[in-house]
Amino acid sequence: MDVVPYPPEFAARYRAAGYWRGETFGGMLRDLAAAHGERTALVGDGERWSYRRLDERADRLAAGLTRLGVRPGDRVVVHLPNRPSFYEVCFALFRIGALPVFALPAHRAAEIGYFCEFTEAVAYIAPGTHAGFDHRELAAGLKVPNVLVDGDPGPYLALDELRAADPLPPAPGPEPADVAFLQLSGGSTGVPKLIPRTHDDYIYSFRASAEICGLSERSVYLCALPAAHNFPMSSPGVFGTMAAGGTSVLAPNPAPDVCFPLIESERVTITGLVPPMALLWADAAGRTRHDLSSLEILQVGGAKFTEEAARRVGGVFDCVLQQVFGMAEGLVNYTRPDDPPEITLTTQGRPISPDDEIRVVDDQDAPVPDGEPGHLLTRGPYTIRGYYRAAEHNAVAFTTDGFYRTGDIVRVTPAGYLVVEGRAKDQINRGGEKIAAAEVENHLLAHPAVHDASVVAVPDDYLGERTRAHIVARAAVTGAELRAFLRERGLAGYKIPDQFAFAETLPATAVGKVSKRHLRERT
Ligand code: J2J
Repeated sequence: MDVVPYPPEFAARYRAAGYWRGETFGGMLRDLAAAHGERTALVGDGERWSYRRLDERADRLAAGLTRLGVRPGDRVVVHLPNRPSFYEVCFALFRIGALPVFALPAHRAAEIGYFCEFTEAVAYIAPGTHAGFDHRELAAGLKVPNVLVDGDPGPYLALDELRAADPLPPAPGPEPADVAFLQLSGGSTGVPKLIPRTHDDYIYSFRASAEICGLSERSVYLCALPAAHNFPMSSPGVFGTMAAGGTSVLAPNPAPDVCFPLIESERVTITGLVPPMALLWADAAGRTRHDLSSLEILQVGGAKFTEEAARRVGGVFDCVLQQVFGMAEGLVNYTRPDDPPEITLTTQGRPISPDDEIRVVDDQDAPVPDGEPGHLLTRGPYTIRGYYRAAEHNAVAFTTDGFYRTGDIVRVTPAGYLVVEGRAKDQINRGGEKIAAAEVENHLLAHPAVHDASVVAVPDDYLGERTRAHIVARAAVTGAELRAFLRERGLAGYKIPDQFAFAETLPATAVGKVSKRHLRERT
């Protein structure tokens, strides 16, 4: 089975509670175009698109993709940067009922090749060149029937040709309970896991998020993080802003010198950042001549925002600071805009939904005493019941009664707020970018000079964590050579270890596995 459905009794409950409204993305955009036609939906890449324009463009592209042979249920790897056409492509695929697979701009041949093969994708959609990288060269090595280029197509097909298509007669389209897309997991396993999200569950998550953040037609969201990531996509992100009829401004990257002028010129009211960027912004805000006074909410999430960092950032920006602790698998927690500083500075928020179930347990799955730290398990109206095509992994990543094992160590305050205390999963959180240690280790082990490899997090003042690879070599090799090797294998840049340490042996646990705890203590 590709997808683990919500059990019928839960689905019925989520519908009865009004969380799942029987909407699809395609229908939502149609309604938005009717309600807000000429309001600006998207700003970016030198363009401004109204809701009506987005709706019409999605229809045309859906027609072009359909004529090309893209069918309901087909997977399409979408590898686009922050630009309006990202959403045009999304909605075109949503309308067909084909599933976007959301790659991050930093992904390279290793990840994209895997997504194409694992999902048996019918197409790869990418820019021509972007930020100095030629996606057509990457495409040349892919096993995928169609390469579609949003830009100069080179030897491939230009999206512009598909856009010229006349709209098709109305088709039934997907059902609200159908999977809408495959989102990417931060991961802790040898290969990335894919997350099937339905129209019903995802639309609920961003509508409810928009409400928590008080979004309205006058809201202007700045998408500073990569649009394909779950945070700027749905917490409340661009989709949540659309649901409220607001405007989203797409920044090419989160640097202050790019984003501050956009905040001023577009009168941005809300944006979301990872902690290192928030600190960078706080430093830059002290020197800027740009007017940032339109900002009402500054969200920070994706990695632990320490109290000291939160105080520093909160002291600079004259707006509400909101902590966001979310995951592409589902559960998202927010501090609320009217929460007092002791909550926004020291907790990672509380769940979106009254029906988000939270369990905090010990290593044996027994509940820990109230307020004590433990493993966070969760189940609810927008948390998946299983990864895509991953029966074996699902048996360990979910409890038998359907709770997702987040891999996070949290405690719950008496008021019901979560505080992230650590992590049990074998992952490095490099300033919000997630790296599965096993994935990098596998690539390192493919080098002939590497006998053993173990990748761990080391503390870092700026990023929170960086990666260090501990290597047992069987022949002479340097860190620089291993770095070059990983790049040649097409691994995304953020996964390349920051440091290498060479040793005769790696410390072992009592059962003979590599002891990462001991490695982390090595200097
Ligand atoms: C500590 N750890 C955090 C936080 C995420 C909104 C916001 C973030 C994500 C996201 C998201 C954290 N403090 N505030 O999808 O919709 C770590 C946890 C978590 C993992 C999920 C959203 N916020 N984390 O970061 O799928 O370890 O989603 O399990 O990329 O990031 O990563 P990801």
